[in-house]
Amino acid sequence: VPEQVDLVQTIRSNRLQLSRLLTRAENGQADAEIAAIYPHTGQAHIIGVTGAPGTGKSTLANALTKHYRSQNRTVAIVAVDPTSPFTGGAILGDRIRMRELSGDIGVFVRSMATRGSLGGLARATGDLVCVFDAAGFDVVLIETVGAGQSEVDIARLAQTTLVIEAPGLGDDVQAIKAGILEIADILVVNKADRPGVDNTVRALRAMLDLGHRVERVNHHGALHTVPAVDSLPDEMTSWQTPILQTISAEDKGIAELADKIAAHRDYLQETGVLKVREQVRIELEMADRLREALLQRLLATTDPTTVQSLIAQVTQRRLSMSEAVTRLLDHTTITP
Ligand SMILES: Nc1nc2c(ncn2[C@@H]2O[C@H](COP(=O)(O)OP(=O)(O)OP(=O)(O)O)[C@@H](O)[C@H]2O)c(=O)[nH]1
Ligand SMILES: [Mg+2]
Repeated sequence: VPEQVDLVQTIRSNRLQLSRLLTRAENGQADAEIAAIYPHTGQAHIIGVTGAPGTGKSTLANALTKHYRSQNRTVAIVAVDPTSPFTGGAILGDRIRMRELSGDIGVFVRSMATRGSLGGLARATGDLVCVFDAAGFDVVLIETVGAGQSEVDIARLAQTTLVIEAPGLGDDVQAIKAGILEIADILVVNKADRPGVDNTVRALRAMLDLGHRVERVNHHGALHTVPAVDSLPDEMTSWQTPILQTISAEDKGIAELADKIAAHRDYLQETGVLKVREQVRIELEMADRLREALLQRLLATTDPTTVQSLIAQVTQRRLSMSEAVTRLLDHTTITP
């Protein structure tokens, strides 16, 4: 279709148009364009960089970017930034990033502030990644503060997820969230120039040995199309999460990290885990979007007074919740 090819070519050759499409995607106003470019995605290596505030995610993303640029690979960075008003760290990281990477045509940085619903943030991030992928960037880095479910949802967009720790912040085992370990494909102890590195590594190793990491394909989506983890062949659960040390501020350990990232990508492709993970992600998102779309349709075809009256009847104990929901569904014809 000529129109699709035009749009792909436009965002590949025109930075202003790319930037404008990113803005529309961020605002959830690019459904038609995303649909048009979607067949041209699936080439980029999507890497998540997550961890507690101040662990050095931005510095590490910059160092990795410089490394990839030295190999002539193009890099897009999506910095999702839910905590910046509190830490200010992202602003600092961004300023350093501006100085080191500005002027390089092979790098594109996009910061995105939290707004609206959390589901909206994960969706907007996914759309930005799609645009960068179609625009031909070899690597897309997604940088998020590892805090809650929304970050886990965002991290799910990545093929390879790095969880960044730093000595002194997370060397207390209690402080290392099992949930974040579960999504880690590679653990990075950054600021390895600081005291306490060995303790942090030891604590992480102990957490890993407790078996907190379960292959992500273990999540059952609501649409029940994903195979159970115990039905997967052994090689699909064979990745051993490595623990690497870096000093991002001095570009130390970055080449080794890039090697591990490449090894993980090979593992994903050779074992077929890449496809299964993508299936899980798409199923989860589809279920989410279906739920939301069905609710919108139901509300659009239902008289608000009907809803109010049903709520009143539940309040007065004249109807149970399940009776009210059944009546609401009976009242409605959910059609486009
Ligand atoms: N000593 C040392 N400091 C580092 C290293 N990497 C980053 N830093 C410093 O740690 C501070 C925080 O770095 P950032 O890269 O902004 O951290 P961040 O995780 O992106 O922070 P938020 O975005 O606020 O969550 C900065 O002052 C960095 O210069 C390192 O390897 N060693
Ligand atoms: Mg940052």
